[in-house]
Amino acid sequence: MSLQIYISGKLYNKEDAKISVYDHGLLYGDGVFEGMRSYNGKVFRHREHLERLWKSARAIMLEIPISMDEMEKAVNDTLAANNISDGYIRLVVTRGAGSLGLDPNRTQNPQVIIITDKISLYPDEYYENGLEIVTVSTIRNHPAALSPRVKSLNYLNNIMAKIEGLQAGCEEALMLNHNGEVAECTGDNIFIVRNGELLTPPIDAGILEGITRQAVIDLAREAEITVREIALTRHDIFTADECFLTGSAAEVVPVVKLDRRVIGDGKPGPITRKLKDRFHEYTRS
Ligand code: PXG
Repeated sequence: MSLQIYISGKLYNKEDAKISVYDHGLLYGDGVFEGMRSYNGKVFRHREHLERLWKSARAIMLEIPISMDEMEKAVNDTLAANNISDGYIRLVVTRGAGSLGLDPNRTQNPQVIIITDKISLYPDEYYENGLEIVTVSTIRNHPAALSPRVKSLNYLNNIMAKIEGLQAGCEEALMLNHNGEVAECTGDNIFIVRNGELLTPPIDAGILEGITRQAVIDLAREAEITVREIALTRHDIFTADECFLTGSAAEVVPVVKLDRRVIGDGKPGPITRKLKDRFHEYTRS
């Protein structure tokens, strides 16, 4: 049976799951999304993802046409319809179809789309030996232009950075903010370990408030590791003992090189490995 996709209250075969070319989500990137994971049939931090989706929508004055409880149920029902217990969920809310022109008042019926699918992971090699990343010249969106806290359908800022990273031969790219400080990667948050402490840029560095980032902060504090959210520069990463990225797709992935420079001893460090293992246990228990 074909994969079932939820669109605004109904399930469609993947081949028939279509929305209007007049949808402002397509015409202008006017909409919001979430990327979540399910483990053993349960969506990881489901409510937090939905709360972030609702906040993103509120920030762009988009009213989600169903309640949070209804959304939660629709996600679970779509997973069940596809018999997926460990997978990836993409939630999309578009502004809906309207006339041409930016004016969101000329649209009707925001569309809710739920795609549940298998997740394609980074190769095991990256988790064992670490990833190499590169700083790109595309800076993160200026928060006064479009807040990076909004997970909007306009992801070109990150896509431009991703292209630069790929052209330099790296799967992930480090983005700085408008002050030249470390912000985040194109789809992952960044952490370093220095003198046994875990450091990560604060939200006001202009980053997405990652759900995995928060889960890792929680797990580190439980393990009595000091966590500080402080402004970081590239220098801090070059001179760090350890570095890793977090994200719904990547989970916890060690980073061993930035801009061809070896971080620490060039191998995933002990605190990174501990948090990676704890995250694995936490999500699979
Ligand atoms: N920063 C940015 C810019 C992101 O887009 C993260 C950090 C990590 O946040 P979470 O909440 O996932 O820990 C993201 C998340 C995809 C995909 O399909 C992208 C994300 C998440 C899941 C899948 O490329 N981005």
